[in-house]
Amino acid sequence: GHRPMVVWFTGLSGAGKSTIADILEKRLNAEGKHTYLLDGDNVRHGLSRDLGFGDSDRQENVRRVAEVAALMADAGLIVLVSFISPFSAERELARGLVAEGEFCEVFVDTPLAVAEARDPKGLYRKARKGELKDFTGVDSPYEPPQRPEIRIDTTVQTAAQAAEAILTQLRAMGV
Ligand code: GGZ
Repeated sequence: GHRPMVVWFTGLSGAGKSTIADILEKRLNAEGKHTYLLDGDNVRHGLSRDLGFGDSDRQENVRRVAEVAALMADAGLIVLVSFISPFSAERELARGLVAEGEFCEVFVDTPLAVAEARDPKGLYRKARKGELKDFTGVDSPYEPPQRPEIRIDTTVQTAAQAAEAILTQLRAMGV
């Protein structure tokens, strides 16, 4: 067995959250640890399909994800959660749903200019042209974490290095 954990990734679109979470999940699985990755791909088409990207819809999306993550941690999983989760209040709510020391907030602190230059899906371009409203960093806010358990700088670390750094942090937390 191992200690359950919610590993909560937060950061802008294009920051690299999913890439790092995918690598981390494979590394944990290779050690025989049971994980589940919650992200927009498996939540926004189902559990949150009634929600868009206005502030209150994002708050509700993240609240639902937080509750599901806590249930999964209760079942003993290491839950990897990868959402922009732009508001501190909902991230702190998520932290409060699990036992002390079982929440690891990972701030993928990629500068807006870098994320926007990557623009893997062309969404920033659309947002700048006004074709996509309420886009985080363009016309929707992002509140950076004040005290994340770990901060990742993707301008100086590869995704694989970032995953290793998180793994080290998780070990220190007893995973
Ligand atoms: C931000 C948006 C938007 C708007 C669609 N703003 O880079 P992606 O494409 O693959 O990931 C982004 C994802 C953000 O959804 P989350 O559920 O993580 O957001 S939140 O935590 O705030 O609820 C992006 C895409 O959806 N996307 N429209 N307007 N990102």
